[in-house]
Amino acid sequence: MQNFINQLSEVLESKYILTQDEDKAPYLTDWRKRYTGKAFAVLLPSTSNEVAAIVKLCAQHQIALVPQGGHTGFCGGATPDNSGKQVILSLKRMKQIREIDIANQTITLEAGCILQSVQEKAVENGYLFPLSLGAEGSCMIGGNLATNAGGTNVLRYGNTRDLCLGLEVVTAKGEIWDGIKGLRKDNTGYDLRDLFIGSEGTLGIITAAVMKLYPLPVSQWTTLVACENIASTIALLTLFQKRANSLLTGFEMMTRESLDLNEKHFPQMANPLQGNPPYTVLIELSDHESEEHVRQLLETILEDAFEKSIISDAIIASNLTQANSFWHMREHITLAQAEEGANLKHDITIPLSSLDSFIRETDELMREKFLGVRIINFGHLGDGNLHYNIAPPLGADPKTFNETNEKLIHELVYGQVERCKGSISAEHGVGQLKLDGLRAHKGEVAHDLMKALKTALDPQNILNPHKVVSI
Ligand code: FAD
Ligand code: 2HG
Ligand code: ZN
Repeated sequence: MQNFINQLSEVLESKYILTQDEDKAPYLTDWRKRYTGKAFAVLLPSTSNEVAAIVKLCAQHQIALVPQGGHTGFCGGATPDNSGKQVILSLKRMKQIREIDIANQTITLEAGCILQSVQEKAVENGYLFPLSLGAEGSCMIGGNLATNAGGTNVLRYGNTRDLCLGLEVVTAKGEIWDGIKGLRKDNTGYDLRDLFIGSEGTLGIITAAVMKLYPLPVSQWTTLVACENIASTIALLTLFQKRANSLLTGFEMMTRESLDLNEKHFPQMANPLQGNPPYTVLIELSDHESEEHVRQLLETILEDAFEKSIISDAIIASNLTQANSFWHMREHITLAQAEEGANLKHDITIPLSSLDSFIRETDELMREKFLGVRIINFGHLGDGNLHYNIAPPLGADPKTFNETNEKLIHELVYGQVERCKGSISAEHGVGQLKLDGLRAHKGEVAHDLMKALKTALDPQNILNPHKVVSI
């Protein structure tokens, strides 16, 4: 190891090689505080060449690397194991915007750029970078690409994958693949870019990317709507999809129990809809024509929904502050769950046609088998993506409850997901959390193909081993 450190100091200044416990500590525990690992060192390179040189050294010494961005992931993907032999490679110093190409509507940037700063940079240039999620103040573009993050704008602009045109990646051999191209068409064989996106640091280290920009909308209108049951929320989605089509940029669902939990921990985040209805839906329309156009459209659709008895109440945000307060309420559910203590997360997708039966049946089974549990169900309904999270019964000790019930609760939810031909990971990824369940979910053939890819691209198994797939 000393030899490795000596060679490292030829690549990085010593202040960017952290080996003291107090310096490494902030990198060792994940956001949920579910995983804490140990690392031999934390390395902080600032260029792709430095990353490549580090990976070459690691390959030479057979040392495993754990890439890390903002460390906001939910599946323990960026947390090292307990051996103390792995190194963390933090990309946080790689935060240059390399180019903004207005004619091509693209931004070329490094992996350590914080998502919110990218959004702000786009706006400064009169454009929209549409990726948006609760962790945007600290997650980084490299982490977003590595997890193929979703968020609240997916139904209009797609996942991170859909926003990416080109990548620069350091391979397991320490070579730099230069795929920095801003092309919307490129059928030259296997799509390497799409292979690395969503691979959670197991196939290569993303150092830079070319991302799409979009024109800024001239007006956005946000509304909170009350629905009595899940069938009505889905009918409302269908109505908005038909009538607003591509103007529909957000459709988020929150159950009464989710917002009760919010109110318990953040009273200022109480639901402004009277009586906190069974289902609250946050809808956003964005328009490139005019404020009157979108406002009128929103009012007409809501009137129609009232007439059809799909909704029972609605508040249209009268200004930006109120619109932001609706979004803050939605984003605080995750924070309220963290305040409440350990919870069980299920980040799932269900085809829209099966959502109604999934929720009705799973709610019923859950309440029958696990008396008193709180079903914190909310999510990106427009994408069929539910965060079907489970909090222990009031008064129960979360740790004890989870130890006894975690496996059974996952089996119940994932069994229902399989029945509906859904996915056990819609947007948060696999990491170490879902490593064991993945084989059964993907099936033998898909799982073997994934292992073959991992073996081909990282034969020494030094890139984030035992995350996503074990070889
Ligand atoms: P990290 O957590 O540091 O890493 C995630 C994974 O990517 C790890 O496996 C890591 O090894 C790998 N990785 C990181 N950087 C690189 C790189 N440069 N090259 C290769 N591999 C790399 N996620 C959503 O999809 N939608 C949401 O709406 C959403 N909301 C959230 C809200 C909150 C409050 C929080 C805390 C998290 C939320 N997340 C959400 C989860 C998380 O923010 C995303 O997964 C995000 O994309 C992770 O980015 P990061 O920079 O923090 O990555
Ligand atoms: C969101 O949509 C995030 O807010 C977090 O994906 C979901 O807390 C969760 O489970
Ligand atoms: Zn989400």
